[in-house]
Amino acid sequence: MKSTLTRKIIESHLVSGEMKKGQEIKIRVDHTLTQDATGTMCYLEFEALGLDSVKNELAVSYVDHNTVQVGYENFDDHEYLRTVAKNKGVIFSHAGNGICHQVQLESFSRPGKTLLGSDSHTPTSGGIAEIAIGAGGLDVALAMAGLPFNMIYPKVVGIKLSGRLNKGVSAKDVILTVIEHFTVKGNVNSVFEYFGDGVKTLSVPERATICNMGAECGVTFSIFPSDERTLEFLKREGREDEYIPLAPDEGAQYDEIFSLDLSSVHPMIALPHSPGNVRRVKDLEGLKVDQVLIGSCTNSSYEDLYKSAKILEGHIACPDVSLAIAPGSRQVFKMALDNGLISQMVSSGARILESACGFCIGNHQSPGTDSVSLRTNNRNFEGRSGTKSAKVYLVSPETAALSAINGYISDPEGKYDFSSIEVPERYYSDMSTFIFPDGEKCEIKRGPNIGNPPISHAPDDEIDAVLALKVGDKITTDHIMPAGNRLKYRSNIKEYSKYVFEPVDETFSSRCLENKQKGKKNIIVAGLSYGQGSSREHAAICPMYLGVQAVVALSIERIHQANLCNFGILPLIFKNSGDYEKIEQGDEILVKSVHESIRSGNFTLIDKTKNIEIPLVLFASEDQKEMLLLGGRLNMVKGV
Ligand code: MIC
Ligand code: SF4
Repeated sequence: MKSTLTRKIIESHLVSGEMKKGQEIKIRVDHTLTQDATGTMCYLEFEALGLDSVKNELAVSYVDHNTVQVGYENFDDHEYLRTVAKNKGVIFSHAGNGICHQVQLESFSRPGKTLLGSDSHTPTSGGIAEIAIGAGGLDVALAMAGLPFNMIYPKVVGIKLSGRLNKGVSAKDVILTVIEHFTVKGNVNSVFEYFGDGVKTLSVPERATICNMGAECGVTFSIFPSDERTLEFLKREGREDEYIPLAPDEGAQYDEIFSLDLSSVHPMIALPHSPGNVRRVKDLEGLKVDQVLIGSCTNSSYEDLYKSAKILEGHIACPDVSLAIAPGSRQVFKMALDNGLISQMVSSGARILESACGFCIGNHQSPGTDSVSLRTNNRNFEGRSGTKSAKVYLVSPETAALSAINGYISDPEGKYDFSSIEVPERYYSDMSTFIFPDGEKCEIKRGPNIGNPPISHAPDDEIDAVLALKVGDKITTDHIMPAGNRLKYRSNIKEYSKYVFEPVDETFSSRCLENKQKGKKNIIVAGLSYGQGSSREHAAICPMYLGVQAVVALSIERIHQANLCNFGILPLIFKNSGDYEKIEQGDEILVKSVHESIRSGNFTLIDKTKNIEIPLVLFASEDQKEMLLLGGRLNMVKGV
C-alpha cells in the first residue's frame, strides 16, 4: 500500500489499534511541551500521578503567555514551573525566550517525531515534518508519565500545492485560503498533509505558519514533508545532524485532495469575529485602521520581521496608527537587533514588544472602543483582544506593514519581491537561556495562587439538573473561559470559576453555584462546533467545579471534547438536530440510568418543564466511556 506521510509516522509510533479512518488508536509520544497558562495545572496533575520524573524523551516547559506580571500571581506561577521542572526532569524556558511554538521549532522539533503540547497551536511543528498535536494539560501530563496518547486515526486530507507565490503574497495568505475552503467547523478528526511540487517553494518558517493555523479548521494536525528546505532550516539552526528525509509515497492515497496553485493565491484577510470569515484584502482596501500588531506564534519568525522591516524602511507609520511588533523568540529578536531590522522598525515609529504571546491573548495592547485592529495572529474571536467593541482583522505581515504606513487596509500584491531574502547562514542560537535538568532536586515553590488540582467524582445514576445556559453555534473556549486580564487565575480554580462564560452571561457562575447548593446539577446546551479554539482544560475544569454535568450540543470540537471527558463532563450530541430548538434555558432536566447510558452511548434527556423526551448520543470513545463512569481521567490513572 502506498503510504501517506501521516500513516508512516503514525505507524512508527503505533502502540495499539488499527490504522483505519475513525478507529481509536494509541500512539507513543516522543516530545511534550507546555506553556505557563496551561502548564501550572498540567504539572499539578503530573505531581498528582506520584512520579519522580518525566518518562518521555523530551519535555519542555515554556513561560510565554502570562509574562506581564501585574500582581504576584504570574511570578508565583513561573517560580512553581521553574522549580517543578527541575524536580521532574523538564527543560525550562524562561519568560523572554519566546513563544513556545516558535522556540520549539527553532530548538527541539525534529522530522518524524511526535509532539504533544498543552496548546492548540502545537501543530506549528508540522512545518518540520513532526506529528504535533494540541491537547489538554492532563493528556500532556499523562504523556510525560510515558503513557501513549489516545486519538482517532484521522481522515487524511492531501493538500496538493503547485506553482509559486506571487510578489507580496505570503504563507499567511495560503492558510487563509485553505481556511476559506475548509471553514472553521466540520473537520474534527481530519489532518492536512501538504504535498506536491509547490511544497519546495516554501521555507520551514512559511510551512510553520501554514501548519499553525490549521488549528483554526479544527484538524488534529497539519504536516509537511522533510526535504532540502528542512535541511536548509536545520543547518541554520546548527542541527543538521537531526535531518532525515521524509515524504509520502509517490501516488499515496488520500481520503480527499484539495489542489491549490500557489500562484492563484492573493492577499487574504479574516474579518471579525472569526478566522473563518475570509475575504480578499483587495475587497477591504481603504478601511481606516487604528492599530497594527505584528507577531504571535503564526507570524513572528525572522523572515516575517525582515519583510515587515523592509516594507517599513524609509517610511513613518501613519501617525493615527498604533504600530507594535513582537519578535517571536529571543533568537529572532537578537538577529533582528544585530541586522538592523529593529532599528528600522523603531525609526518607522513601531513599538517593540516582548517576545511573548502578549497582544494575541489580550494580555495587553487592547484596542480602543469600536476601533479597527489589524493583526498577524491567528484568532480574532469577539472580545479576545480585551475590547469587546473592537474589530480585529487577521492578515499577513506584508499587508500589516503596508497598511500601517498608509493608515488604511492596503493590498501588497505585486508590490514587494521577497523571493530571495537575506537570511543569515547560521541563526543566532544560545541554549544557555534554557535551564536543563541536572538530576538535582530543590524545594517546589508554591505561592498562594497555586491551588490543588481539582477532583472529579463518579456520576450519580440519575442527573437532576437545570438547563443553566443555552448558547448558539461556534462558542469558543474564549467565550467559556476568558483569558486576558483573567489569565492570572489559571492556577486558582475557585477564583477562575467566577468568570466562566463571563463574556456571554456574567451571572452564569453564580446561578450554577446556587443550583449546586440546592443539590441540582447544571447542563449547558449549545449549537454547532462547541469549544472551538484553545486547548485550555479550564473550559472543562471550571464548569466541573460549578457542577456542570453535561454539555448537550449539535457538535463539539476535538480538544474540548477530550477535556470534557477528562474531567467527567458528559459530551452529548442531539440525535435529531431539530430538538435543539425545543428546549430552553431554565428548563428542569432529568436524565435517568446514567451508568447504563454511558455504556450503551444512548441517552434520553427528559425536559420536565416542556414535558418532552429528547434522544442524545454520547460522543466518546470506549476509553473515554470508562473514564466517564469513574468521573474523569485522573480517577482512572491514579498510581500509574
Ligand atoms: C490561545 O491561543 O488561545 C492559547 C491561549 O494559546 C490557548 C492556550 C491557553 O488558553 O492557555 C491555546 O491555543 O490552546
Ligand atoms: Fe500564544 Fe497567541 Fe500563539 Fe496562543 S495563538 S500560543 S496566545 S501567540
